Amino acid sequence: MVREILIWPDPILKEKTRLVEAVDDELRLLVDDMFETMYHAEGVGLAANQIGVSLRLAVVDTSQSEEGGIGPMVLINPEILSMEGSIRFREGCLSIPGEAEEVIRAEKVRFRFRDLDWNLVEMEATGLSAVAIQHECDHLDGKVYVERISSLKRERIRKRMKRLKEARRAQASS
Ligand code: GNR
Ligand code: NI
Repeated sequence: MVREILIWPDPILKEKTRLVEAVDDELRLLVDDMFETMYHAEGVGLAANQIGVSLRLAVVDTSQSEEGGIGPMVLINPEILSMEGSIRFREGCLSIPGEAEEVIRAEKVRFRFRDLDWNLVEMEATGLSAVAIQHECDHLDGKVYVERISSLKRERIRKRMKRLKEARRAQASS
C-alpha cells in the first residue's frame, strides 16, 4: 500500500526514532509499504518516520540512479561508523516536495545495520549512496537537510511548504 508522506515541518519528523526490537510480520508489511511508497514517489530512500512510524528503519535504492549504487536495501537500526572526505550534493527530500538545495556531506561512509534476518551487516558507500545513507540517518535522528542550509533558504522553503499544505487541505475538502 502506498502511504501518505509527511510534509516538513511536522512534529513527528522532529522526533528521534526508537530502535526496532525484532522483525515480525507487522514490520515486514511496513517495509513492503515503504518500498511501494518510495518507488511510487520516485525516491532513492525513505525513512519510516516520513510515513508517520517513529522507528529506526529506512529503505534505500540508488541502483537506478548511479553506477554501482546500492539496494533495494532495508536498513534496520542503521548507524554511521565513520565518514571520510567531503562532497557538495544537491539534495531533495520526499517530505519537502519540489525543492532541492546543495548540502555538504561526507563523500564516503562506513555504516552498520541489521537486515530482515537480523544479521548485522557492515558496508561502505560513496557518492549518491553515501549521501542517501546520511540523509536517512538524519531523518531517523529527527533531522532534515534544510537544517544544514542557510536560514534564509530554510525560511523560504518553510513558507512554500505552508502554502503547499494549505492547497492540499483545500483540495481534500472540496
Ligand atoms: O529521493 C531522494 N533523493 C535524494 C537526492 C539527493 C539526496 C538525498 C535524496 S533522499 C530522497 C528521498 C528522501 O526524502 N529520503 O528521505
Ligand atoms: Ni528525505
